[in-house]
Amino acid sequence: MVRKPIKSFIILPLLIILTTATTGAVYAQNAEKIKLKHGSHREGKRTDAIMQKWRGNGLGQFIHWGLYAIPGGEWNGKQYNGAAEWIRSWNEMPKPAYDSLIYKFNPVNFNADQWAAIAKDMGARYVTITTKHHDGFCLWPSKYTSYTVANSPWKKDIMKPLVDAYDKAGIDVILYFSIMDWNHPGWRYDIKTRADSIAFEGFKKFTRNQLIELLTMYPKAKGLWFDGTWDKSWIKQAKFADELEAEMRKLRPGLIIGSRFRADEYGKRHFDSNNVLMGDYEQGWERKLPNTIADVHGNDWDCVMTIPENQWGYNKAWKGHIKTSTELIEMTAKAVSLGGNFVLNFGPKGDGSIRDQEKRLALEIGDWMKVNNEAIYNCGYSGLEKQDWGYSTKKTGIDKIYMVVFNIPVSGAYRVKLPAKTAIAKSYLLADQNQVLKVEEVHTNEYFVYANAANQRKPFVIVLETKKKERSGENNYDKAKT
Ligand code: EAT
Repeated sequence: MVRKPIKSFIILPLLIILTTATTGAVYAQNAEKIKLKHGSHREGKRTDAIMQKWRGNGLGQFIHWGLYAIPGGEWNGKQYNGAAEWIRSWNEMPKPAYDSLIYKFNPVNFNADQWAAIAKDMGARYVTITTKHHDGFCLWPSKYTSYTVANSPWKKDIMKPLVDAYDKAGIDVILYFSIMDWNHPGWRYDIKTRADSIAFEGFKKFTRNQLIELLTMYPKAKGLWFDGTWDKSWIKQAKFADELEAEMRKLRPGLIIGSRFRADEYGKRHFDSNNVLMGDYEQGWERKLPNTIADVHGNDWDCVMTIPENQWGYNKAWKGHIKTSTELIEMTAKAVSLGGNFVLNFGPKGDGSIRDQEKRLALEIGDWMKVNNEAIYNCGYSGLEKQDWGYSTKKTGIDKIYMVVFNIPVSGAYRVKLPAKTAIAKSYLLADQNQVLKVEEVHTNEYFVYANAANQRKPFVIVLETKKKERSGENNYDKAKT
């Protein structure tokens, strides 16, 4: 998500004039604000307990499951090159054949408790599950369409056992919902004629009904993850979407909604025309991570990631680079170090089982998390300068910093720069708290922490317990005049 710079030809002179005043930036911003009916309704992060819990989750699981899992990226012996969950849009795929997959949906090996156990063992603290992807097939028995599990050979609700199993395992559930729906006769990419408009009005009612239905049927769900909201038809629905959001929030106080749901009245998505985030967290990080804290604009966010390059639904043939557990752990640590959550996608097979590679990766990540989750859960941006050895995270409300090491320095010295008037009280390995590490102040507030990492085969964590420095400026040796 790239933010458009706010008209710098106005801001710049203002900033120059006001630069000496501490409130300069605020004045400059206010001068720019335009009145929006359907823009953001909040500035800054939510402060309630539900959002604090979400923010501290660190690691999540994504589940993409639907009819697309049955062909698994293959039709008539041919491989589809795109993402498996998009196979219906392939020229080689006859639409009626795809839509008839409903009569083949019979996942005899589906076991909700097993899925939840895999997520739990991995260390995930929330899960986002596709209730309905772009194809329109509903994993719950919606009253508003016949294209649901109820009319498949399986007949039973999939969402209820999943919500219950994950909830029982202590994992929060977020409902993924695609607004774009290839199965609904009223769906349009744009609205150009009166007929389009009438059709789309029907689609809007349907969408509203399905969302209210989901929130009513699964009251344990903590939030909604929207997708398929980029087409002109939906972007034009600022008023409708704003009102629907209000209705959903009233029905489920504390509901978490990402920035992908609605556009403002000027068609701006994610960030409104005043560049303020819409929704509770930024949802623009699909298969990519921010690089610096500036990239996240002080907002909550999560990154959703695939294990292969771009496959969400089950694909029999995983091509290209398959991420390793070490890479995925590094992405998790990086996300947390920049104040976000990392959500790793799983694409179960058509029969309901989960592929071995995914299970193995989940176990490997889980093995690491069991030792190191203190550096991930309830942690966020440390405020420290990024160093080459890896990523630092800070425990919320506690004077502890975690150095998650991915690159081991040959010197054995790990550089740390602390804010003024802060000192290191103690440093040790998270995996072995008896191994107290030698700390040397090499410049004012700049330290070397020494760790012998010869035996490390996996990323590891160094803990820094920090304290207030009694006297500042005690070491003046680095201030010599030249
Ligand atoms: O199918 C993917 C997957 O569900 C991901 C979370 N979002 C969907 C999606 N649809 C897209 C259309 C255009 C470009 C990127 C897309 N990602």
